[in-house]
Amino acid sequence: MRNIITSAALACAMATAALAQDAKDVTIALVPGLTTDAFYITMNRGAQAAAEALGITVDFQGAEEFDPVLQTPVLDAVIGRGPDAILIAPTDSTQMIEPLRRASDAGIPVITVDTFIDDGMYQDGGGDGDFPLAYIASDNIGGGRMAARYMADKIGATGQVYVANLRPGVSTTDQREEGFKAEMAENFPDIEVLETQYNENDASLAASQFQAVLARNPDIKGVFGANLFSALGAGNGVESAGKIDDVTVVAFDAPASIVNNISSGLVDAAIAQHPAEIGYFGVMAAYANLTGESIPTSIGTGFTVIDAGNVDDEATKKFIYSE
Ligand code: T6T
Repeated sequence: MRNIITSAALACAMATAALAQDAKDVTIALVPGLTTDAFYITMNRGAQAAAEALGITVDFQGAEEFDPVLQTPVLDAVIGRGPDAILIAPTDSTQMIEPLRRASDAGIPVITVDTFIDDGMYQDGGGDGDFPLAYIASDNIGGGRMAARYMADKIGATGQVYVANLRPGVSTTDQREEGFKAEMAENFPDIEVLETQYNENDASLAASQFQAVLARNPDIKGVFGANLFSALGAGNGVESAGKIDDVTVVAFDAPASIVNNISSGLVDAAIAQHPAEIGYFGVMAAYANLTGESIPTSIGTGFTVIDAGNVDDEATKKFIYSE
């Protein structure tokens, strides 16, 4: 309880201080999961659009790999520079709680984008990681369920499939897997979901894992790539094995490298998140807080499912991630 009062008081003091500042002096740090991922590059594009509209500065500063051990020193350096607010995609839901508490204790409002810490329910008085002000992201459980329904439809609701995933402990990809498995268990009893293959965000490993799963299960019908690198790698594995016509690939995320494989039939569907919206509304929420407005503790952003039916539509193009 003491923490909540302290961080609320600090946030209020920050808001008052920022009110006295010119917008041009407001700096918000955006710390992505990693800097070289088209998903976060697109998020930054949305964040910069909001910064331009408001006349403020957004600094994009992150590590080169999706790893809490590498993200923590980047975050510490950001805290040391004293930005007005921090937007961050924490790379582990428990390991990033203490590093982020240092920001909150230093009086810097924290908003998480894409991923969350703790249970993702902030400002409700419960849990160690209750202090961030808001969480702005896709509905990842819903997205996982959507992937499962698409897969089931494509494979005729029967056969073996598996989830290619990053690593346990990442809120987004954990929830996508959870949603995928729940949908299959509830509605598609003739689909067997095999053991998840974790690839540490390494597409090459995801590709070789497909080959190994295929060797053990020659009739495998589908793979759900739960994030960009998992999906890209699984797709490459399917292609190298000559299984494009036999194996359905549903990809979470939509960089050109995945979307370009829809027309050939290698990738059946890409579930495009809307990372630019996450960045845009993240900055808007931080700015609203800094100027004394109340903000919602959670903001959900949308999806666009891209498949052979709409991949060539003009309206679909804006959902392909920037690189
Ligand atoms: O899928 C996104 C993001 O939502 C997830 O948290 C981590 O992986 C990506 O950045 C894609 O690589």
